[in-house]
Amino acid sequence: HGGGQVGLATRAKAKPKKPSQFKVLMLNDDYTPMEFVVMVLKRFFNMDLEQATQVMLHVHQRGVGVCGIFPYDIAETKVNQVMDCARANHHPLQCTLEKA
Ligand code: NFA
Repeated sequence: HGGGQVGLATRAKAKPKKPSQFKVLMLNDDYTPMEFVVMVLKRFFNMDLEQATQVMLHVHQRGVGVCGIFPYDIAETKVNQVMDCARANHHPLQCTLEKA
């Protein structure tokens, strides 16, 4: 057996899993300014002003909206970035993950 590993065991163990996708959800609240939400969507989700305004208004009117769908590690990073930015600016804006 070459390669330093046992062939069958390696083959069984190395079976790659599809990276599961996660929605990043934004939640409405009564206090975070609309302009701040638009800024966050532009900065962390690379939206233009029109997209960011549409998503912000959707969240404002419906209570929750999808900012994007990403592999787990990226989705978690985006949630942390949004939450850190909101906290630093004393806004109650909330963001969460949900399996897509
Ligand atoms: N509802 C907030 C307001 O009226 C705006 C908002 C939109 C907050 C989306 C959070 C998410 N100022």
